[in-house]
Amino acid sequence: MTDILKIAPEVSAALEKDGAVVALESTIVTHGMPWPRNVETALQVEADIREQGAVPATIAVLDGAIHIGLSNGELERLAKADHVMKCSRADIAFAVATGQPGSTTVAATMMAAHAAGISVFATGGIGGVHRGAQDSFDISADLDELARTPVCVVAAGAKALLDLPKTLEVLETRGVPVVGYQTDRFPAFWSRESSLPAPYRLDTPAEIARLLRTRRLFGDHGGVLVANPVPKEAEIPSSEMEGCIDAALEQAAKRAISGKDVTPFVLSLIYDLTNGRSLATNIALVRNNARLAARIALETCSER
Ligand code: PSU
Ligand code: MN
Repeated sequence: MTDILKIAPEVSAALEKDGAVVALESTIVTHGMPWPRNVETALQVEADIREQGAVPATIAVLDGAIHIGLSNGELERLAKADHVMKCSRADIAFAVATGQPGSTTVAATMMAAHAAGISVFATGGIGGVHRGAQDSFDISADLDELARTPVCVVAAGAKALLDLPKTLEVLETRGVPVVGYQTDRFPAFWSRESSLPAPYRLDTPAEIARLLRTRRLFGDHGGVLVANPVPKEAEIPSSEMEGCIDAALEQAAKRAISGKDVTPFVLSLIYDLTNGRSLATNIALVRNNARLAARIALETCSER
């Protein structure tokens, strides 16, 4: 442990005995959900991981250090704060150097998790290639991180506001295995299915752990995306979502929202347009991903 990387005692104890640890991101807390549902969800997701027998490690930048595992007080402070930097790979070191609070995206959470020795991570949905990327060049750094950092990311696919076919193309080009969990279709975040097939399918955490172990043979690089569909009772079918997504993207374009602000802006507009239903779905899918990630982490350690 250094003064820059602060690993919570519970997390470092688990890592020392090769126990199961699941990393969690914090951008979903600061930029993905409104107060107080954000902190309630973050605590619930940590409890879900503990219930499976693993240890949660929520990652964020606070007081000039990268924290691996937050206390409930720290989590609440982050969830309530007004100005929190959304940190991707390019930003996390700047937040540390300047001492401002920062939440970590999928990309930055993967980096920090790997630095701490954590290999499984649960989130909602990864970032990807935005619609219209041929003009905007807006492609999430999450994809590059998946290509370079050996962490297994469990997500409900990529956020459906993205260009999903192009997102899958980039993942394939960059050598990232995309595995549908108990599904042949690539999930679309709020919806269980998109129009795209999942490149691969595995049905058990044990098979996923074996895939991860095989990947490790090839050296210390490259993640895996496990695409876990939202539970049926919580899904909003894509036929219903498409109209909302189009309307939200149109607003974002009209107001010239760009760069890091696009995803948070569009997500919050979609909450409004669905009268909060998308938030309930988002919470259900994050919890579902956390439970699966914990089971994968447990399998991974029993294989070591
Ligand atoms: N999943 C959610 N809500 C979110 C995000 C993911 O359910 O807010 C965040 C993740 O942290 C992801 C980020 O890494 O959005 C992607 O942002 P961008 O497209 O700017 O890279
Ligand atoms: Mn972007």
